Amino acid sequence: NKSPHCHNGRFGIVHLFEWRWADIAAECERWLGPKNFCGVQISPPNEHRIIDSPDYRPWYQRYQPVSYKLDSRSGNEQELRDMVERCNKAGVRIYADLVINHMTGGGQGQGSSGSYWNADSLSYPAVPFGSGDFNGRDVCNTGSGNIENYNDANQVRNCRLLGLRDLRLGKDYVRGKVADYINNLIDMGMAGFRVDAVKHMWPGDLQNIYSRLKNLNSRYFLSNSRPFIFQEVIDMGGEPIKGTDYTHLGQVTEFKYGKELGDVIRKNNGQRLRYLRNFGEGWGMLRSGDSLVFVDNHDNQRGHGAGGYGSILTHADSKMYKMANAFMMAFPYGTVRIMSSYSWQRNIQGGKDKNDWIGPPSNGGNTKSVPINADNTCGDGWVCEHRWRQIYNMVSFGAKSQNEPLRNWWDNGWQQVAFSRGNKAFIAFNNEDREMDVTLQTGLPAGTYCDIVSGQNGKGNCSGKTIYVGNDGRARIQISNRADDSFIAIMV
Ligand code: LM2
Ligand code: CA
Repeated sequence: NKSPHCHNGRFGIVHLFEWRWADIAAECERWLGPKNFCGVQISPPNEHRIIDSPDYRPWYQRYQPVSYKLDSRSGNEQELRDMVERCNKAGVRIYADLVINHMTGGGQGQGSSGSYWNADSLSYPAVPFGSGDFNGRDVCNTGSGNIENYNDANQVRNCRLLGLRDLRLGKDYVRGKVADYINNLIDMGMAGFRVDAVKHMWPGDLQNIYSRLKNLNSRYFLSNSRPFIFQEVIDMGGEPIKGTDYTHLGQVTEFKYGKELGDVIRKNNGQRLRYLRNFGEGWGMLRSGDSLVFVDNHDNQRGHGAGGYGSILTHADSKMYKMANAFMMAFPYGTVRIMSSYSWQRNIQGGKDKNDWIGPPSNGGNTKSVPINADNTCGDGWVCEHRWRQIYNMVSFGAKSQNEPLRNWWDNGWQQVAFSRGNKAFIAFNNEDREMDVTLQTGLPAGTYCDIVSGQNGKGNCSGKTIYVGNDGRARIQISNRADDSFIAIMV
C-alpha cells in the first residue's frame, strides 16, 4: 500500500533516529501533533546485537537482528506499546524499520534482550532460526559467501550482505516467522514500515510476506486499511536491480533525489536552481506516487549507503540543508521524509569518516533521553532538525498546500526561483551570490503575510519579514544572500 495514512492536514514523516520510545511518545504529544507532522519512522524495535569492539555500541548494531523480541536500545515492549498508543492519540502515525533480510554478522553473544545467538552455527534460538533457515552454498556461489558483484542479481539476493547471515526467505517457515513479527507490530497500532535492504530480497519473497500481513488495527484506522510500506532500494542507475522492480509492492526510496538536490544547491557541475522546475520524474526518478524522498538519511549523512560527501547535504551544512528541505516540502513530488539526527564529531580521512560508527548520546551505552531547551531546540547532542523553525514551519506549509498544483513558477535563469501552490502558499529562493529584489506573482489573495522562514506568525504579531501582496497578487520579494536563510515562504 502506498498511502501513509496521515490524519487530515498532516504532512511528512520524521525519522527520529535512535530515539528512545518514551521520548518519541512525549514528542508526539508536545511537538509532532501540534506542528502537523504525519508520522515517525522509528529505529528497528526488535532485539539486536550488542557490539563492544572494535566500535563501542555503534548505531549499526541495530541492523544486526538477534530475535523478534521487542526489546532494544530504544526501550522494551511496554514502552513501545505505550508510544504507539500515545502517538496515535496525538494523530501521529508510527512506521517501524524492518530488518528482515538477515540476522547478525559473525560471532556469538547475547542480544539486547539477553537472548543467546551464534552466527557460526547459524543459531538464533529466540526466534528460533537454525542453519536450514539461511541461504547457503546451494543458492550463493561466491567464493566468500558474501556479495561480491552487484551486477549479478542472484548473488545480491542470495549471498551475504557485508557478511550478515542471509535469511532463506523462500522458505515457508522463515516467511511465517517474519510475518508473525510484523503482524505483532500491526496489532499494536503501527501504520506501516520502512523495509531495510530490499535490493537484497526477491520481489516474490516480499510479495509473499506482505500478503500474510493483517489489516491495520481498526482502533486507529479505517477498516480494511493496508500497511504503508516503503522499501529501501539504493538505485543510482547502472545495476541490474532497479527500484521499479519493487514499486508494485509499495513505495521505494528515491536515492537520486537527495544527491541531485544537494548537487543543485551546492551548484556542483554547473547546476542551477532553475533546473528544478521539473524535478522528480523529469529527472528520471520514480513516479511521484511510488517515491519516498529525503535530503539525507541515517546512512548517507555519515558516508554509508549512496550519495557521497560532495553531494549530500546534512545538518552540518545548515544553511543549504534548510533550503533543500524547504524545496522538498514545497515542491509537489513524492512522500516526504525528514531526518532528525544526533551530532558526532566528523573525522574524514582518505574520504572516509573514521567516526561514522558513533552511536547516539549515551551513558555507558544506554541511550540518553532527549532534553528540550527553552527555545524548543534539543540538548545533550540531539540535533532535532525537525525542531528548527525553518523546517517545522515548512511542514505546516506542506500540510496546507499538499493538494494544490504547482503554479506561478518564476526563475531568473540561474539561481533564483519562486513558485506557488495554487492560491494557498508561495515560496522564493535566492541562491545567487548577490541580493534578490523582484516583484513576483504570488498567486495569493491580497493581504499582509508573515514569512515563516525568518520568524513566527503569532496572534497579530509577526516576528519575521512582512510581505505585502497587492490586489493583483503581486509582491515585492527581497532576499539577501547573506541572511541566515536565503528563502522566504508565506501561506494563507
Ligand atoms: C541498510 N539498508 O539496506 C541499512 O540502511 C544500513 O544502515 C545497514 O548497514 C545495512 N542495510 C544492513 O542492514 C549498517 C552499516 C554497516 C554495518 C551493518 C550491520 O552501514 O556498516 O556493518 O549496518 O551492522 C557492520 C560493519 C561491517 C561488517 C558488518 C557485519 O560496519 O564492516 O561487515 O557489520 O559484521 C564485515
Ligand atoms: Ca538476501
